[in-house]
Amino acid sequence: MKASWDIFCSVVDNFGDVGVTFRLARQLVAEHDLNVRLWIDDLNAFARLRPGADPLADEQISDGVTVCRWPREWRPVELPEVVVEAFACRLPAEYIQAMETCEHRPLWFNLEYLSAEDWVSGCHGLPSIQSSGVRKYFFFPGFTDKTGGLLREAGLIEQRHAFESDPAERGAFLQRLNILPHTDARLISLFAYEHAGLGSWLDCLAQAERQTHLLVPEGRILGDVQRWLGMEALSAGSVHARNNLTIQVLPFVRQEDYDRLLWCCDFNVVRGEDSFVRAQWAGRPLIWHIYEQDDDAHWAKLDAFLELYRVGLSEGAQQALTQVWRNWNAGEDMAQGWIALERHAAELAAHARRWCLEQALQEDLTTALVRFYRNWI
Ligand code: TRH
Repeated sequence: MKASWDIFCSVVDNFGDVGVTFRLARQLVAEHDLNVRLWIDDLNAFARLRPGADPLADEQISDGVTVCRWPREWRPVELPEVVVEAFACRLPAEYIQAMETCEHRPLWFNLEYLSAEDWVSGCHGLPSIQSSGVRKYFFFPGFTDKTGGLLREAGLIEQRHAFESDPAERGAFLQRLNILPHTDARLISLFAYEHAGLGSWLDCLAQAERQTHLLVPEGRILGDVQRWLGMEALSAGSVHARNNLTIQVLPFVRQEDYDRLLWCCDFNVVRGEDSFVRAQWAGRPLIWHIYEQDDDAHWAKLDAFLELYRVGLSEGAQQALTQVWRNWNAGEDMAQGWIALERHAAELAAHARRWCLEQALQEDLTTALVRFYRNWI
């Protein structure tokens, strides 16, 4: 009989919480043949990621995953073998009580946020003993073999290679999204939070010798783009050119198509957690707009990742990369850093490909969770 897993997701904001948990759920079903229920407290966020999903349904099947509304008033359900509490979202008290008193206690994971910080490897896999004596295991995604790894579907890198080597497929994909760039234009995608210095970067792109076609999925950065263009409301489908820069606003697409978009681009600006990881699997240079935390804890996370990522780059490329990522995240002027970064474009492109392949040598997060469970029983 198939084992059952419950994943709990509370949407704090944006799309990362639901993006990560749905990706994990789909992979558990598709590659590990498990029954998975995904409990989400805000199905609107889910419906954005999964066009066609019903934001009002109490229960629906999506890619084999049973997606359930996480109700305010919890109703008893049959317990699974494994419970994943994503990002310390706090399981319903009645559910915890049922786990404490049942005959076969499920394995309980707290799946943490991604961080490259050193302390992560020391905490990964450790149990925390709850007052009732039940153990909850902390599972940390990460970039080294002392962590749980990254979400990566089987065959993902091979799929990307096949897509890249098939210009007809790439062309058809871009056409489907009405993306019709100049033949020699470079493509850049921009999925980021608000950025006070964005205009200085757009100025650089507009004044560059090479044409740029900038693809901007609808979202939080649009206000800054609008201001720079001097326009009122931009929405999906808008296309505007200024000198050598064409800006096109895209609709939010399903996760698989967002991957393809990243694969089509020469450079990607990404944010949060899941798009950040997908840009790494795209094997292209990137800027990471990290999710800002109240206590400024995000700066240590940004620096910890840069510390790992820049190994192997020349001194000049390291400096330019660090400056660009730090300026972007501080909302500062981008001109100087971007011009420096452009000088290292070829080196950064080769480095991104290498980084992707190195990371892909590690076990993926979903398989690591399943293996942990198998060792536990
Ligand atoms: O949306 P994010 O900013 O998400 C988060 C949340 O803020 C969360 O609370 C925080 O904890 C986390 O960041 C660190 O960025 P993220 O993580 O990249 O999630 C976006 C998801 O949306 C990801 O799964 C990719 C997906 N996506 C699409 O499916 N289609 C699209 O067109 C785009 C642009 C994104």
